[in-house]
Amino acid sequence: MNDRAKPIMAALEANLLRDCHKTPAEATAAELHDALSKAVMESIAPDWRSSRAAHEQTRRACYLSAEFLVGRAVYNNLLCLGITEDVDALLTEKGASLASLEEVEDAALGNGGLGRLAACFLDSAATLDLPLDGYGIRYRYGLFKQGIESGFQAETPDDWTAWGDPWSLRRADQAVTVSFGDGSVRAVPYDLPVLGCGTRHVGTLRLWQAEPLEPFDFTRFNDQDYDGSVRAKNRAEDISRVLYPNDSTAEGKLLRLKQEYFFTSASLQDLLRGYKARGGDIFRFAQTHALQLNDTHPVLAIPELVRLLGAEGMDFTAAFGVARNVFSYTNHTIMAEALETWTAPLMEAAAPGMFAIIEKIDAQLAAELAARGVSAATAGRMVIVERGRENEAGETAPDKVHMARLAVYAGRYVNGVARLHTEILKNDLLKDWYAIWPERFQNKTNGITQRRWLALCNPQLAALLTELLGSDRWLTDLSALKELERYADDETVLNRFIAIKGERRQALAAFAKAKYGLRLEADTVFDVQIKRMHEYKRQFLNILAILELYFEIKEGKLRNFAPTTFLFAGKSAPGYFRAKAVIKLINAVANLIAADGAVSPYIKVVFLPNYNVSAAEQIVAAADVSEQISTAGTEASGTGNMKLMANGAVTLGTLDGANVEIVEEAGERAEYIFGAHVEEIRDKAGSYDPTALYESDGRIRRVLDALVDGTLDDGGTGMFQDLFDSILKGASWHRPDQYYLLLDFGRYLDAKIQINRDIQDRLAFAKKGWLNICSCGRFSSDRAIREYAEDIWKIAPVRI
Ligand code: GPQ
Repeated sequence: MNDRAKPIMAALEANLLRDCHKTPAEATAAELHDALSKAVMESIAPDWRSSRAAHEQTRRACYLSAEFLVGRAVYNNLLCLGITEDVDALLTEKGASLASLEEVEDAALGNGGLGRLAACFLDSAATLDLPLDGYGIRYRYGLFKQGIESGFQAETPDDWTAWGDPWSLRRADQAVTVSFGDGSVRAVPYDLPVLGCGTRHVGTLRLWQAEPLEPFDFTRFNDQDYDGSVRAKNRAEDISRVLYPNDSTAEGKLLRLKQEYFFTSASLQDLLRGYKARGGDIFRFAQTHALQLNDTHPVLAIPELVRLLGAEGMDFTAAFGVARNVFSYTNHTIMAEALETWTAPLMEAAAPGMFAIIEKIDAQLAAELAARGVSAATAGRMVIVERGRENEAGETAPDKVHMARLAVYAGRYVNGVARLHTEILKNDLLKDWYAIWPERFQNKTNGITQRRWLALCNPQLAALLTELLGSDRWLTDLSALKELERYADDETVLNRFIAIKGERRQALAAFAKAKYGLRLEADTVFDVQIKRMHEYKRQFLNILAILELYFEIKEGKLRNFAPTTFLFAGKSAPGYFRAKAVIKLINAVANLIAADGAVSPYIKVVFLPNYNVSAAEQIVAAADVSEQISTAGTEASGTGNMKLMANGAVTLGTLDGANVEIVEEAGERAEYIFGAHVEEIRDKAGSYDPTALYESDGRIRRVLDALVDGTLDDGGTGMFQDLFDSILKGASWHRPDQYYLLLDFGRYLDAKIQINRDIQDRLAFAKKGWLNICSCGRFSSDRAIREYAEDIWKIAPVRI
């Protein structure tokens, strides 16, 4: 038994007795969770404190991100301490169990891939003993909860602290003040520990909560103006009240910009204060600090650092010189609608003083470009501040700040998140910048932590890998799994892998039943598409292809179809009409098939509600087929593709994002790649004619017509007509079929049918899955974070 397990168990019992007057057997899940978490917090406190001190005494990096999608902490932290089995055994002795904590809900302080990546990165850095800490926002409400009502998405607030928040340490003594155009708030830090695996290192995720400077207005209260007395308090708390539920779309709201300024200003004040208190020379701040901007959301940190250094007496040139050596920027999308711009008046209202500093930065950019002989036309495309032009009515549009340009110009490095994505940045989106500053550009292909995404979510597979490898060293060196390729033709091993998949499908079925009352058939193929709902991700293409499979099975054209469950999960931004229409469509097709006894034994479609980290843990472990079918050139990287690969699912995907590198690692024999490449899409751009495809291809016509001929019912919303029109008519803001569904439809359908044929040779298909597991080493976030540490942050491990 691990040395730590018994003291933690003793502390747990003491906590329960003190706080609830209960024994473990009597405690509710919430009480047990609280008592156990606090016991672990107590146990790690000395290491955490030492780690923090170590970070302050060395060159360090901070990850600034508006989102950290950490999910459930308790199992992960027990895993990192290596005490999961021991604590479970001790609890069982006392008539309780760890499994009961599955009721505890996730902290969903992020939307999707970008936020989850930030969480994986902190996990990896702690495991590698790297001095990296996270800075973000402690949203009162995380990403909304998704329900499905009559097939439609319904949103409710996510009150994640209803379960308490035993993993946070409130540090009221370290609060700072942040001033907006219309008043100031107190930013109070809440620290979460980030445990390394196989090390005593504990990183910190510091999340800021907005609070009023005064608890309430006493005079108003005395005057019996109760609402008025808390008005200022409410306005202050609004700042960190809710996470914007947009995934890769810029949200042009004053409150959003205030959130961005709030946490960047608080974080920089915090860093500078600590640095000065330790006697640091502000002119040398960059020598010990590397700050990573996770997309453009924290980019106001650049002018804010200039402002704060200015307040210390540094002139603009010197202060900007420091900033240029401190920041680096990660781009996570090339989609135009996601590139943040803010107007000058909005910026002035949210973050006073920032615009004036940005103008100075812009002037320096213009001078630098001129000195380098850059043409006026090129320089015009690169301006950070786009001056508002006058229209015919004589009105002048406001000036506009391009946040990504500011980040590229003021940053030390800029990186994309998969090789293909970085190439597109260099050759397309940021080509003017690349031509002038090629040395700034780097690729850092994303990764995932194998602790959560293999060890924690799939203990059965983890045990098999450990047994075959003779040790669990893959936990901190995922590429060790390459050695297991020697079992790729070993029937005994493949049969064990097949059995584990079966167990995991059963576990997922139990989860779906318990949480949502949904019935899954565990002995069918699980083909999954799990990610945010977005047009470019093409869930619509998937469901159209399933509809065609339905028609073909019904006609008797498609025989011996291996029974398959097509599982979808993902949230749509609440205001994203088309993404919501696709959810409704998936549910409508699910009903159509379920009601048809001729096809329902072969195909079942399921939309699993409220996709989050905990649901993902269940699904990735159970999946046989991983759908990664975005239009080539649209998905920056994807990270679900990596999680599914690590758990032995076979990728059905386009050559997009990190899929390209996945095929490279596992080999074409292990995946199903289809569809147009980036080049084909680019060449097509002007001449693409979806209507011609509709008219010439009977299968396409039949599935599209089903949207509008009464086959499928959208509850009178017009949603399905809109989907139909999005393909064949387009709209004022987009060309018809802008994501090339019809271009890829035939090839996609062929690939789906091919998979269904191949999967009937169970061993041959299991071999593909096995090759995926053995080849996933490159997609560990340990590899990714080591690259950031060496190539961008220049930080070295510190042993605690
Ligand atoms: N991504 Cl810009 C998000 O999850 N949210 C965002 O706002 C933006 C990007 C994703 C991106 O779509 C995926 O391709 C990446 O794998 C992921 O970021 C992490 O880099």
